[in-house]
Amino acid sequence: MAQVLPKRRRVRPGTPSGAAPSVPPPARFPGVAIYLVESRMGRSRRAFLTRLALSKGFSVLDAYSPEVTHVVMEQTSAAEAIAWQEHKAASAPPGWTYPALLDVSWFTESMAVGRPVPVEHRHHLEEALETLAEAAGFEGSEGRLLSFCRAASVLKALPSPITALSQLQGLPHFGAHSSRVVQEVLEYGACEEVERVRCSERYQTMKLFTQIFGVGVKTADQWYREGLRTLDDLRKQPQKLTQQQKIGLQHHQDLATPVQQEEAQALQQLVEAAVQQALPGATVTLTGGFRRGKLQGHDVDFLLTHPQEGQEAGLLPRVMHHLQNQGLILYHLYQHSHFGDPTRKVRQSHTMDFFERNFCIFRLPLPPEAAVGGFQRHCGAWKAVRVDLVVTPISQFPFALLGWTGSKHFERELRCFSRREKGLCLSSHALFDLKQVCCQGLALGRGNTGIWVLGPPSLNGTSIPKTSGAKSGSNPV
Ligand code: DCP
Ligand code: MG
Repeated sequence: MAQVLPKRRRVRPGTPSGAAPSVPPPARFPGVAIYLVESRMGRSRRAFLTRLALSKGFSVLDAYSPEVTHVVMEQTSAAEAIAWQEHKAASAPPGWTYPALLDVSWFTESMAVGRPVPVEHRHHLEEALETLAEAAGFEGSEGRLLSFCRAASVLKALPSPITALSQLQGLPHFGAHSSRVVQEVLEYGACEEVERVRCSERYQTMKLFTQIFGVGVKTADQWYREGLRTLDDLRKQPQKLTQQQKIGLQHHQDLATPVQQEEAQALQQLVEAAVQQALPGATVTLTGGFRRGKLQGHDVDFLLTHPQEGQEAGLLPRVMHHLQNQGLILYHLYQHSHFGDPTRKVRQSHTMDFFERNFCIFRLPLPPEAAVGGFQRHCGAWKAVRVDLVVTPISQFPFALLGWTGSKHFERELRCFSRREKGLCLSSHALFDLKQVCCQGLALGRGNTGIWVLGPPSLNGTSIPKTSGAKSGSNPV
């Protein structure tokens, strides 16, 4: 980075050397308060740089305090800078947010352009936090996974990139750990902990294994503990694999290649045609990441329903029959609806629902010119694609659509918000008022009156607290 320091000017008579002008111009950049660390810089240069910054409308603080947003150092290593910061933080007030530790090159560039230059690490920041979230998930640490996910989501939602740690001030979900990661990336372009995780055999193997269709964190972890590391290791031990995993492994190359938007649209047409054949009037809605506007995804998610309640019963097997007849299905795993079944234990994540579904691998015919994974394919070529077909009665469709649109993290936060802030229980099946239904033991459903009733009192893993003075019956909300 070019050092763009202006030439030294002669100090005007009457202005004491090293002192700021008696009446500095008002600070032009309210979010930026610079502190120049003297140790390697030297007193006179610090004084010179201070005058320079003040003359350009920057705020420069003489003493280190919680108001400082940008700490500027010269000839200081990363380790030294962090040690300096930690020393200062030891006497910091509670809740204090670390300022950005910056090399003097940030200062000189900012002076040259007359405004604080951004430190473009937005994507690095999100990726770093998401990597730590993923790694926490691999270790079964739900709390840490959530913390990092939340911090990454906050960054994504910001209208402009974070360029200084001070900008995190007042933002929710930034604890000490996430803040430290952001600080390191802002300052050094990378975070040591994240790089260590990324390079670790454990992370790489868990990532590889959990990408296989039918393999969750538990299985991947068990295989890792048994010393398995590669897909070939798995292929050599077929007795360890379920049928689903064998198919997943067989089509791994295709399934690990992101599904493109055009492929999702082509699949939608195929599914729609099969649905119309199976039950005219039934509808198909693209959900998941593609409904959120993503251009790529790991799978394609569809919701099937019929405008007349009850007509959707038996639809899925008929649709599958039509798809199979066309040779479009490589594999499918059917799961019947267990909605309202009080005997069923909720073992899945709290985001899971109880709809009838088919986890499929489609054999998607490709246009001759299509290139998949960088390879041109010849005429008659196809690609294996993961597709989820989920059936919902029309009465639950709005909730199913909301629940299946995702993202997973958004859904989780929305449900938390509903419960904590509004006293409402939201799932992919319904939204209901906890106070009005807490004493009910009824099956959830919607009768002719359109009134929701609840039960059993552990829907989607959410136990319904009993509150005194609850009314019987429940209303839609
Ligand atoms: N979903 C859910 N609970 C599940 C599975 C899914 O709430 N157990 C919801 C949230 C997801 C959406 O359904 O966003 C689709 O799930 P995917 O796993 O397919 O995730 P996305 O479609 O969002 O992303 P991808 O591009 O990886 O497919
Ligand atoms: Mg999806």
